[in-house]
Amino acid sequence: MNQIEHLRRVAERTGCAGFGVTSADAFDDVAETIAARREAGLGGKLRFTYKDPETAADVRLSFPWAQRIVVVSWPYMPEGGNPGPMTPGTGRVARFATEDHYRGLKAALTEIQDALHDEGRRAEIVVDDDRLVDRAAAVRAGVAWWGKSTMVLDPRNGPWLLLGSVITDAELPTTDPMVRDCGTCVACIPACPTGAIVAPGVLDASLCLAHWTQMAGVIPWELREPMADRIYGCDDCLDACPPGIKRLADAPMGVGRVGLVDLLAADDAALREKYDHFYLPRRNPKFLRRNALIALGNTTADAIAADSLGPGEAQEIVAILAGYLGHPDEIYRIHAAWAIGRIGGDGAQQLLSHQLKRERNDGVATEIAVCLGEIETGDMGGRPKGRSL
Ligand code: B12
Ligand code: SF4
Ligand code: SF4
Repeated sequence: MNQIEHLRRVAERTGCAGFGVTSADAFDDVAETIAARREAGLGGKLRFTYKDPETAADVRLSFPWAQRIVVVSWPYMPEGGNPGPMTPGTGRVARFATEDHYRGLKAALTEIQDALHDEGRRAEIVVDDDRLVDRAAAVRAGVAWWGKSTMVLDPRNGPWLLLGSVITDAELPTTDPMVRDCGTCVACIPACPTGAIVAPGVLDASLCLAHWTQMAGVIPWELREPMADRIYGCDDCLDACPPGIKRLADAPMGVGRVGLVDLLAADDAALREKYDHFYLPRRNPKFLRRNALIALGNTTADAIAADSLGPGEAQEIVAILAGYLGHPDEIYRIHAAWAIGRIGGDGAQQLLSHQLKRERNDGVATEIAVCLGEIETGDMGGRPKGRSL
């Protein structure tokens, strides 16, 4: 068996969905695209590949000996689960993160790396790394096609794929790109709750909920309600994607749903252990709690509106939020104030008025005042844009 067939069999045996090989030449167009999008303000607060597009789009700058990129895709559905409908007091984790789905991908890549090492070749694993644009490699290697959501997809799994590569000095034969595209479908574009897919194949990360749930700082006002019950990542443009729908049908119900009260009661060590596979800025669980505060405000407000919250439940939730309203860290105070304001009512008004009197931080005081104004007038307009702290 020749070397590429051997590697393909390793990929199949270890559970990969797709396998391909492309040259290690630079993806010049991608470097230009990232730089242009950053320039146009579409990069949000992204670092990753946006930090140094030249390096991300040219593996030889990091691995000068590179000849080929061996690319695999990893299917994570139906295991990624189905969180089911919004339920009071619970949040939703995007399917790629309901557990460490990267673990299987990395094990498969390690076997491919070992096979190359056995042949005396150099081989480095690169996954979700600042030194390679994974999707561009997958498209050029014929593992997937570029969708209008910016996800890359294959016909069997749709967008429910993670990507990983092994960079090698082995001069393997290359595989051809797929002769496929989305055709006339545009389903992902209106499915995005914030309009972040601003044109086919173009994402404005500053509007993307997946981006904000993973970034530090204050969540912009206008995105807090659309965040709904999301606490990590977002799947709406993937859910809408027809080639992926058959994978959703078999997903176990309830996987990815998280109790928000428990999450907000847990200490840093417990959250770090449980959500070790999440990307949280500076590994700081406060950004996960920030997301949970917003989700608790949204789910509680919706449950009250639908009359589906038991007696005393709303008070219990507001009491938890009130604890965060008095927290020394302003990130908590800002988002707790918003959540309390979103729930509304006399109790919320009293809590916010009380906090406003003792608040010493101007930015937080402004946010509280706007929340109070909304409760008093019922007018949700005039919200300030979120600030970065
Ligand atoms: C930064 C990043 C993000 C950012 C920005 C995403 C983005 N679209 O750029 C944020 C935080 C928002 C994000 C979110 C998600 N991410 Co992410 N992310 C990355 C990361 C680290 C870099 C991506 C990058 O460089 N983007 C740069 C821009 C320029 O790329 P692009 O948008 O794809 O641009 C191309 C297209 O626009 C295309 N193009 C241009 N014109 C046109 C026109 C048409 C019609 C078409 C079809 C295409 C097209 O050309 C451009 C390149 O030249 C990669 C890992 C890596 N190292 O590569 C993971 C990665 C892309 N993410 C991944 C995942 C799983 C997600 C989420 C699904 C997670 C979630 N459920 O919350 C969401 C999906 C959101 C979305 N619709 O993209 C997977 C994607 C796998 C796949 N099947 O595509 C990756 C590859 C990680 C991995 N190793 O598996 N992510
Ligand atoms: S991940 Fe969510 S917010 Fe981001 S583009 Fe897709 S649907 Fe829109
Ligand atoms: S929803 Fe349709 S247009 Fe969007 S990525 Fe999927 S197939 Fe392509």
